[in-house]
Amino acid sequence: MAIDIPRLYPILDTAYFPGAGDLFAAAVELAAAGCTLLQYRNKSGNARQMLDEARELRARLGASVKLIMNDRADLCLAVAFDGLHVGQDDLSAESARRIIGPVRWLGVSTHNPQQLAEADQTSADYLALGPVFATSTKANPDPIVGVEGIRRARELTRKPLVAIGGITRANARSVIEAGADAVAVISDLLRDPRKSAEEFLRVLG
Ligand code: 3NM
Repeated sequence: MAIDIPRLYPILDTAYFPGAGDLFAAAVELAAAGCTLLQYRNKSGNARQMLDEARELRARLGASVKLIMNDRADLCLAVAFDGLHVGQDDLSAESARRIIGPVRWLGVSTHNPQQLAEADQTSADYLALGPVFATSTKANPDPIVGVEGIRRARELTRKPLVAIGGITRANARSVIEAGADAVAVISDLLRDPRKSAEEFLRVLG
């Protein structure tokens, strides 16, 4: 069954928070603003740190916010997160699905039409495509796809489409109008997360 994805999908990337306390505080602010889906992304921590932080996120947010684990299927299960997001260099969608089971959400990152069409054939619940705009948040980003890339992607899949990369309050609307169902955001939520998320939700309406 198709998932019902909210329009704003904040990613909490530990690299952009001075400490874990700042990350938890941002998560609580985002939830207070009305966000119901968050991703925990930690590309440098060890498993124990990630486990502890993920547990604390769940404890602070409760069950009303869906929590998605980036990359780590094992930790997704260990902390009973609601879903897993995998990239092109992570577990394949089908391997990830075998681990997380049929119910948890599975998202797959794609960066061009071919990857998107391939991921469309898997059991992924949503597909991400990016970077839509220039971003300095991701190391070695793929070439930007632009709003036109989103428009083309919309014709290649009926799965929920998440636009990512360089998305701000100023350009988010254009991405939704091009056919994305949601925008995933790191940078433009870092300063005053609650106010930023409220503004995103207003423009995404
Ligand atoms: N993935 P910001 S772009 C994590 O293209 C990530 O798949 C991307 O951060 C992709 O909102 C990106 O600060 C960074 O641009 C998103």
